[in-house]
Amino acid sequence: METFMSNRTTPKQAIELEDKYGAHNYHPLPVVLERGEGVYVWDVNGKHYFDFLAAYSAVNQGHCHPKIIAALIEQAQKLTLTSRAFYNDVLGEYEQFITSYFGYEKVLPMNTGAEGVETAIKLARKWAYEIKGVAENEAKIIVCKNNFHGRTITIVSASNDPEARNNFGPYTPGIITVEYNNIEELANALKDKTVAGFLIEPVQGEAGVIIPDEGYLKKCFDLCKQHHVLFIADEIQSGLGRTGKRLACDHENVHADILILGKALSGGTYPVSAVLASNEIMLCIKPGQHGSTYGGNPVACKVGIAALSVLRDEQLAENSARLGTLFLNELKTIQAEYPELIKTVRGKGLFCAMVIAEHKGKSAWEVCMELMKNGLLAKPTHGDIIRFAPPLIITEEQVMECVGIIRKTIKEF
Ligand code: IF1
Repeated sequence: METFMSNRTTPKQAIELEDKYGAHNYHPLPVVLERGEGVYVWDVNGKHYFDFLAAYSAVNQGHCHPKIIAALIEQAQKLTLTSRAFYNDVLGEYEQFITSYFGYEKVLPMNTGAEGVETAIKLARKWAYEIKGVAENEAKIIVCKNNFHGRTITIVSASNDPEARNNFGPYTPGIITVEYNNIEELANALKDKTVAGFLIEPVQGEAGVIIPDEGYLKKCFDLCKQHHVLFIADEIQSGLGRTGKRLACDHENVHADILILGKALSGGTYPVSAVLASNEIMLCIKPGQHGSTYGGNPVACKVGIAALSVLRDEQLAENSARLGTLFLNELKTIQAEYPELIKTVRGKGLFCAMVIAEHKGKSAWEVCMELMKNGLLAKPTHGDIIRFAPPLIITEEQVMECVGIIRKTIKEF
């Protein structure tokens, strides 16, 4: 008799398929997800979890937000891609929407965050040669130690993380590295007249939610102005409400010369990134000098408008500020109760991290495995740091429920 084969994938089957046929460029937690809605995701066995990674802040609006999905479906059934060889009826509407949303004259639409960062670097270099007057091929970009800006060769050339960089050489020249949150080092580096731009994450995400001193961003911006250098903000992870403001730069009223967005710009539904700048900077790139097949496609544009509208209409930055304060206070209470396991906690809005002390051989990974068993998904970064960054739609009740899960888990250790 034919055995009834459930068409449901078992976790083991899904993991084995990935292991056999997929590149091993990740080491995921052993959970196989099949559905997401709001702050929750479900695995193939029907167990639900609070998603405290939010796809690295790509689903700030929550999984499968109905308004964003509706925009995606409607445009996908109409016109998905024209290429930029022709005009279409959506791109201009999106360009007007996003430039007025953030207060810039121009936007260059791309797809992934790394493409946005590469675009910003190309723009800064072009501007240095054609406006600032730097000698050709001499332009420098200053970056911060422990940065994460993506995975292309030029971007990993700017990385000091061996995992991200080793054996991918030869590396792109023209990169200067300064200590993050060290204004003197930046001032010193800016004496180099060939510097085109200073590329910074206003809060360093992958490094473990590293928050600079109050006033640091403004001082960097002012120094860049003094030295005719472009201040380039990579807000791909820190932006779009994550730190409790529309952009992390908004905490210090810094208006970056070049702003790079990604991730939650589509609410996790589609690769959408954007580079925003003034006419002076943006018009350095002439027709045919930069672009991409999917950059600014109609689906990305409609999804981008919907994703930004949701952030604004549902006041997600305000929610992030309010509940981030509550959440961090609760984490501080737990840290005080278990100092031998938790070295420190930190955060800005709903962008938080817990640093685990190596304790009886238990690392952050084991803590995340226990959190998973208790219904909360989070992932360690750099070994001992657990990032807690839920969708910004989370409610106070849900935050408190998650605090309970974290406290219970830590207690078990
Ligand atoms: C992975 C974390 C890593 C970013 C910032 C640019 C990009 C990212 C500030 C590039 C992307 C992602 C990439 C993903 C995991 C995640 C990540 F920082 F978010 F945790 F890796 F460090 N600027 N970050 O955070 O954007 O090209 O990926 O769209 O590569 O493992 P992308």
